[in-house]
Amino acid sequence: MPGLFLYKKLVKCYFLYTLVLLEMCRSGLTGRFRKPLYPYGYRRFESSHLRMTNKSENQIVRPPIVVILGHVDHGKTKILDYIRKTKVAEGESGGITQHIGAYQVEQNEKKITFLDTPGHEAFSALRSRGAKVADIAILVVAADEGIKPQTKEAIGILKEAEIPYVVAINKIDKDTAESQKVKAELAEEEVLIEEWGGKVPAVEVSAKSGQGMDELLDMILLLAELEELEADPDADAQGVIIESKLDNKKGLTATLLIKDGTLRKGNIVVSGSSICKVKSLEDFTFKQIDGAGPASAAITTGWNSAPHLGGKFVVVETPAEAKKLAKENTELAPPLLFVNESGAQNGEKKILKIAIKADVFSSLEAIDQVLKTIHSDEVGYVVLASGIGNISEGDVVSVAKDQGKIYGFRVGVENSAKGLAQREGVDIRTYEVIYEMIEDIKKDLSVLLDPEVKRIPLGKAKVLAVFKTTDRFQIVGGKIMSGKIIRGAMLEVIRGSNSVFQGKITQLQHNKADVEEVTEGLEFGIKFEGPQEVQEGDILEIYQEEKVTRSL
Ligand SMILES: Nc1nc2c(ncn2[C@@H]2O[C@H](COP(=O)(O)OP(=O)(O)OP(=O)(O)O)[C@@H](O)[C@H]2O)c(=O)[nH]1
Ligand SMILES: [Mg+2]
Repeated sequence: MPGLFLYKKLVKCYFLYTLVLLEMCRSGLTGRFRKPLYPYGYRRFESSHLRMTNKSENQIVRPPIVVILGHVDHGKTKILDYIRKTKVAEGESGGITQHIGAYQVEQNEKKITFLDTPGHEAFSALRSRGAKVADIAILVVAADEGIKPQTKEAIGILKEAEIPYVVAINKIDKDTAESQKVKAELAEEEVLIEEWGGKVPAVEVSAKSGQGMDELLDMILLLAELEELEADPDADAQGVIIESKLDNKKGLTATLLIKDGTLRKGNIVVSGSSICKVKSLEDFTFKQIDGAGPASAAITTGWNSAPHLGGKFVVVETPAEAKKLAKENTELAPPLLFVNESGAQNGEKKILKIAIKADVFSSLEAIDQVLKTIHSDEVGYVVLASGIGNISEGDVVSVAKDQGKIYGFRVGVENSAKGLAQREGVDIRTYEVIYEMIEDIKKDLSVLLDPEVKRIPLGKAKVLAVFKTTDRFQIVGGKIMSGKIIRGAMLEVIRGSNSVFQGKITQLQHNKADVEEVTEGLEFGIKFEGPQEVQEGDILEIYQEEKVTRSL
């Protein structure tokens, strides 16, 4: 096998080398050195030839945008940590990634832009958005766990996005690692890796020891070369909005992934119906910059409204143009969140009134998506207020009269809101981990469910005599056939094969003395409440009722 692998590599290198030579000759012959040769190796001859006529003279090879996808905890962030020599994974709340992250690294003097995505099921929108903007993907599968639900989801996303990807079989340092099993599971999902005669490259890695990481990076650069990623750094920027938040000091900010051109301070950007005169630009390390080139992510301030996540953005020349375009784009306004509250329309349901605040729009979007999956015929929720930013007095006011609850995800609570909530009896809770918040909302909804009443059988008795019958109660005597009878228990009267009625035992006697319990074989006297219809010879089924709280 290693021989075959080496042979394949040699063939690949020779192939690339020939193409580079061909390309150099062609460029030389036509006199068109379009590209500085080349931060990124070769371009495919035929297609670049076809493209030459309608491309600007300033095209350069741009860094690839690589999205990392995979099931929760399979090591996506740790792989990035190894590459960047950082320790992001260790500092994450709940040990999980909850935002899309954009980072740039340099490998062999070539830049690569990585998009880290969360693997937790709540963030499916982030994962598919990441794949939509990326050129290449890494599908991370932990060798000890194999294919899991979000691995399958990621495979589906990759097939839809039609981008090339490499499988990173991670955690091979672990004793429990079973790489071969993972490969077989991949084949079951119709991901046929090269070693198995397919087209998908797979690399076995350990983000802990670093084993296989160079090979993984080489593979990414190779896939990038095949993609012929080009951009014109002199052109106006265009790309996609990947995050948006409300910053306490800076106001609305949005993270832009620039696919082509360069974004500069002062540019006028339009995305959907939102406009931004770029007031400040930061790179992924939060350093102030004046411009952000192709394949970089930049945090921008100056937005008039929060742009739609995943929406495209363009740069226009004048404020008038921006206004015109934004107006034309009104149909591309951000989708409204929390509008399909479960069961608001059904008057029969018990409804929990809530307000939800989150740090960034993608968190709000994730919470909205998960809440929509809660289905119950008996209970539902209505979101009275939602948005990004700290929990404010206004949020408290919006739920106060309905005794609603406020849930905050990675946000603070303003002091004035705390005071008002105390006075109004409004419950405010904040969370750092999304599934803890969702679990709590489900619990609060479950409280509204009527409890399930469980019948716990205690014993059976036969009525031997009816001593007294009044309007309100009966006193009868009998003998325990099996089990026992307890004061305060319930009884069901059975005559023949029919259930006659149910009642509650209020007094229990044995040998004319009040007792708590009478057991099998003994005689007893009882007073019970309920319809006064017991007859001699009736069978009494004695039981207790237990209320069991239900959960969604
Ligand atoms: N032994 C071993 N542990 C690893 C390796 N890669 C990751 N881990 C551990 O696995 C856990 C999860 O790693 P993360 O990088 O946070 O996983 P993730 O895929 O980013 O998780 P989410 O972003 O929440 O989906 C951490 O405790 C890591 O230290 C590896 O190669 N070997
Ligand atoms: Mg992660």
